[in-house]
Amino acid sequence: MWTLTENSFDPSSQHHKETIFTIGNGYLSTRGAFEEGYPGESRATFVHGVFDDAPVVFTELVNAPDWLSMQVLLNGEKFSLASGEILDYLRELDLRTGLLTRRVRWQSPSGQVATIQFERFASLADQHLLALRCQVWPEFDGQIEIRAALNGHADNQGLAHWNHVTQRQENRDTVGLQTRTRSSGIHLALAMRLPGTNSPEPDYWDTENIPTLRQVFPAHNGQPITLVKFVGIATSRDTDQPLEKALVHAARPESWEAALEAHRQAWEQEWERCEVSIEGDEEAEIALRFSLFQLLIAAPRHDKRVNIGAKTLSGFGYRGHAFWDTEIFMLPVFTYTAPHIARNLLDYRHLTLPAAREKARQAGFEGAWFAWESADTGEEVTPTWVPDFHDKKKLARVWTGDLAIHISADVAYAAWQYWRATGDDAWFTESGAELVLDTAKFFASRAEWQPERGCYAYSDVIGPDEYHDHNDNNAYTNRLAQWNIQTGLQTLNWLEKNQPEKATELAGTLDLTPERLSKWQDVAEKICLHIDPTGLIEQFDGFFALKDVNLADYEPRTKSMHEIFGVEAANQYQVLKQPDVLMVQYLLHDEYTDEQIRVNYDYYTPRTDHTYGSSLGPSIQAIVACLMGDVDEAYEHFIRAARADLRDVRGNAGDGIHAASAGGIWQALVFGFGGLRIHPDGQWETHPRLPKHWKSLTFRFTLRGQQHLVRLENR
Ligand code: IFM
Repeated sequence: MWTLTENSFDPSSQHHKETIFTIGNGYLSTRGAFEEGYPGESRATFVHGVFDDAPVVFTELVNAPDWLSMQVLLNGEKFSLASGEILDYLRELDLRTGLLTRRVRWQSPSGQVATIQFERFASLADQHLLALRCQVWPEFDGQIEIRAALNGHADNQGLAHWNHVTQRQENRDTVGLQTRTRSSGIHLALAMRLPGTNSPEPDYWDTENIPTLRQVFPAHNGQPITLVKFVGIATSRDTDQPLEKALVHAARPESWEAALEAHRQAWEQEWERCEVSIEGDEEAEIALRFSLFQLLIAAPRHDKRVNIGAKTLSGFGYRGHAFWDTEIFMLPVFTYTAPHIARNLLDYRHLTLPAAREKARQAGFEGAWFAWESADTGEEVTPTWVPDFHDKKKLARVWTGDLAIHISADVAYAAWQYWRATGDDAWFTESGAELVLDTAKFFASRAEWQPERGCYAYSDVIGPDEYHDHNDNNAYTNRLAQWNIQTGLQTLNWLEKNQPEKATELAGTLDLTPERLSKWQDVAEKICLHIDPTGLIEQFDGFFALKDVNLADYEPRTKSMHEIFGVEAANQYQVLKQPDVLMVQYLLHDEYTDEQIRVNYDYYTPRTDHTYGSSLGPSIQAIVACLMGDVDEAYEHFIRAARADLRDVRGNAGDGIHAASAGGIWQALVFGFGGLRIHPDGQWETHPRLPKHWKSLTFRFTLRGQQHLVRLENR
């Protein structure tokens, strides 16, 4: 299954549908809003790296001027789904090609009937090119008028970020618009061309900030008319002359067919690298391909200065900010299917090291502490306050920007995993080693010696389970910090042996003196880890003393336990927003025995808010369930993750794609059900645990430059 289909239009789910019908090409994405508009829509196009200041929340990805705008008038009556009658409706997103098609048979209020079809794509062959085709089959004689525009009046849910700079008609069929963000001063230009029209000369309407070309066609019953709109797009992040560049790209395609064919071929190559199929489960298969599609359209291919936000480029949620979601959930997908993309994302972290160092320094530590929420510069942009979910008039304090230190280890982990999977020594020498070493330096300096316990502690942190803040010795944080320091020492060893000049250089710039390194050794050996003789790990100091909870007592429910208890009270219970101990056991699972994982799995699983807690949780829970051989339970968690966006199970898909969940689904498939294990020497094997109703699972991955196709069958 490759096609996402909508057979009728329901205005109450329009925001959800706008999200899932998002198209993009790694440079930008456009939500699935209608060309002609609809009341209450959440229309948006987001371009990577185009951030602007916003009150309270520091900076946000800016909703770009609208390239889609197109009005169709049938004998003077404006086509709109908010009026007249919808006689037939079909919207389809072909995931194989990224082509979005909507076909509506519509009757105007005065009774004119026509079938109107819009097709659009964001070219994967030319990231500065967008294309839209409108075809109308009239069931009347008269006139069809089409107004195609570029609309500079875009805002971020009421907040205006753009100042108009200039607009002009370039020639008969082409117009351009340039605008500039108010605070960050980024220029963005759009150029629109309506090619090959043999209808009369289009009118140019020079409306300020909405340059429009108007085309009038004679209508004959049953005879279709077609209008193609090519839009070139560029920003001052790409060039000093964005409008000129946008004009060049708009002028390039010879025809709709030629542009679409180039785009199709580019997609074919993408899918070739990350082929997945599941025989016997259409829902799971489409969800997987949908997740991959969403990640691929958000993935920067030509820009190392950007990261992927927690909601990709598909919605206003989290304002385009990137989290650990990238490194732990999305990056493995790229590392094993599109390493060049993984490298770009890791380079973003390398480029933002100065901001991470400054964050650590300001907090009184050494090394690199990455921002919990990161935008263009890598400075911390987590909002300190957000509206309280109990009472939107009140504010609730957000602590992650102050307390979540595990992000630095997450970055180091992803860098290491990329290196191990690709064997890209040049990159590791140049950038990866510094990421690992400077984060190790941070963790060594952040650790506090606790003489009474004889171990190094990380106090006052927040781990992946964000229902508990201000805790000491969070299991995930401490274990990954330990891993980070150990891996830092290993990195230095490797550099000394293989790249001695780089080792000397980094030892100098990062001040890696023998005293410092012996402190690293000491911290790594003596980090506080609470593991009882059965292998049970306490999530943080005092977790087991918190009130226990039987989540079944709260069923049926439609809210998270955080909302039910309130922020303060949730802190007092043994209820998890997402797996924490299990998460680290997944990441470092070679270091735990099955019994050790089992005891934690049995303890924490019933205490986790799987349905309404974090969307990051279910896929990890599914993988750990697979490791435990609980395939039915794994499938339950997996399908919950798979439905997060397609069925809007949490009711917030309108804010954008749950990108971490999308990455987690792929990991659940490959590392969970497929049981792919990759050994340090580059050898690999599978331990398949397929759900009973799957006939087979096929996936392709890349290891050390070589592609492998795996087909697993249920017998
Ligand atoms: O990074 C996550 C976090 O783990 C849980 N809350 C949402 C964030 C963004 O997805």
